[in-house]
Amino acid sequence: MGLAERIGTLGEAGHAPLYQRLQEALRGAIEQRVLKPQDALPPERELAEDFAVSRITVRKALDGLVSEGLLTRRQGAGTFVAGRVEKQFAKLTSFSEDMVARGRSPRSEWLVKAEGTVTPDEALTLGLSPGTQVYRFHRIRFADDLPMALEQSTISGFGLPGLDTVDVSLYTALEAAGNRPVRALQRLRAVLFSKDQAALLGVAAGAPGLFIERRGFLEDGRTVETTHSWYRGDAYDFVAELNAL
Ligand code: 16G
Repeated sequence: MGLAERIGTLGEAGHAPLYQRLQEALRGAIEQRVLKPQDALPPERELAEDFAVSRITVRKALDGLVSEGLLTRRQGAGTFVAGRVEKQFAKLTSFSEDMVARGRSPRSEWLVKAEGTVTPDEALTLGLSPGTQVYRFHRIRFADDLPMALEQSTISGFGLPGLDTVDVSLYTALEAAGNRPVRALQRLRAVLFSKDQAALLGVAAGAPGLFIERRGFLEDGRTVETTHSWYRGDAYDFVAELNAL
């Protein structure tokens, strides 16, 4: 089935130029998820035929959506729906909340879900005495079917009543236990993915990523979470609002 059939023809809408109407139709299809992140668009020639417009009109419509960041062009491969997610860097939200806010479905593949005793590094970060119990959660985090990040969280033992209270969202489980962090410190740096990391994320070894360390605190100042996240560089835009002093 052609794209025009799936998302409707362009109609007459307000005498706007054809390329704008095509843009609106494509934008709508992306918002309604008829076209999903990473979907390939049909070739321009096919789109032109399908919507009964010229190739120049198609090109102009796509150019606009590419500069808006809704579509990306990959050399030699065509035009794709962009998979980028914008994340507010200054808000203490969870991965699941970020995804739901963008109409995506959060999902995780578990690599480690275990109880153990704190390592010397974790003891220093979490401010715990040696021998204290912690929970470890290592996950591949997906938005729909797209792998977005690798995450390794260690939660202080007092934070959760048990391992199995964590399902899709760690923060939901912490919240239910009355121990969701209310403040966090974060550090971010650029990295290149190792072969193993790249394989888990479905990117090429050496592809760029963002490494983020988060330490989450409770109201009383205790550290409840330390998480290392490796986000795909091509999937996330971190956005921060800055105020003059
Ligand atoms: C985010 C946090 C991470 C937290 C996770 C909880 C960043 C950089 N990291 O990925 O620290 O553990 O959300 O997500 O934002 P969840 O509640 O969906 O499991």
